[in-house]
Amino acid sequence: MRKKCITMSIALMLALSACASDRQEDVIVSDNNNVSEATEISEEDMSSFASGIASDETEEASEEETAEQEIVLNDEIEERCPTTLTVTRSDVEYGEFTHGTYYSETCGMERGYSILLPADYSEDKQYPVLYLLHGIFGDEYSFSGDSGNKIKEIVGNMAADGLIEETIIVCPNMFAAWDPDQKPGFDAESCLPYDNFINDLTNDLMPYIEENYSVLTGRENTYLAGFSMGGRETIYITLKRPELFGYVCAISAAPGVVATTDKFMSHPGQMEESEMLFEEGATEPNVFIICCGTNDSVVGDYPKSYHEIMEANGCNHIWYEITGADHDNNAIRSGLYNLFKQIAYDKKA
Ligand code: FER
Repeated sequence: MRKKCITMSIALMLALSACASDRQEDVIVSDNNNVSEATEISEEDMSSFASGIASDETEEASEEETAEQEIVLNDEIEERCPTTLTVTRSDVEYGEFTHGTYYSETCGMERGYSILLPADYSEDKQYPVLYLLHGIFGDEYSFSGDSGNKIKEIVGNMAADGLIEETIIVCPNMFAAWDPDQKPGFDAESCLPYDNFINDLTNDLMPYIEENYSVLTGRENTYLAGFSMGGRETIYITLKRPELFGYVCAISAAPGVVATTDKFMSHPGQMEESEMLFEEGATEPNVFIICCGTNDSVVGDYPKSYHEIMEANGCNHIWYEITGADHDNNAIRSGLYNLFKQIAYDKKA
């Protein structure tokens, strides 16, 4: 399905997009901003949004392979998530995603989220929380609806191996629109609700989760990660509210943090390049990872450019590339694994 590169009608694009959601039926691709190609989105491009291009790689590890792999806990980045962590093990009970809603003062409406609770979730315990942000045109079902990202397995296996604490994963709907009829798209106005998510997250969703689930609070126990458009907002939110999140990973982050024009649209930029840093005296995340596949066909070198800007600005972060990965689950699995590995390393120390 990914190999063809046909310009499709919007209706066909929607039918083929990776993650089914009500919203996708109404996606609008704008042709403003003088970028005529903005209306021409290939099937390949479209299927890569929201939660990544479906990967050809089989993740079935043989018993020998799995047995051979030993996780050595150090603070080094590994490009690939070990298969021993992505396989379903018969002796591990994995959590399941469920869906809930909360009232958002920011948006003036009830909004949905998916949540992955540990299999033996209990009010008698308290758990750290990862907020995980989807890509453009996605919603709170983007990650839970794609078994290829192996989120349940990675977090379940790492907890079962005693590497990390059992962890709650919250997948919000990142399109924080104030108008229920507003739709996402490739133009500046249609991206504003994504940039508004910082308000919904910090003022509405996080307080709701902290009140309604048995969670550990504080930055040491609060993590943020996102893919593509979610990676862009992860960078933005982290730079604006660095005191909230101890561990952060922006995977294959989309353009638009700073002004630029790519094949989809012109981005006005959320900030100036000189602002891509933590303010003097700010509490910084313990770990801030920025990563991307070397073959990313959607965001290309934008993540690397964020790394270069932040490096020039003296803004602490870890940058790495996943050799051969596209805008896909190889990158997502890698980013999540390395985020949890850094958490595991720090907490052990
Ligand atoms: C863009 C390129 C990529 C953009 C968004 C994306 C809003 C997001 C891709 C994804 O989420 O998969 O120019 O502009």
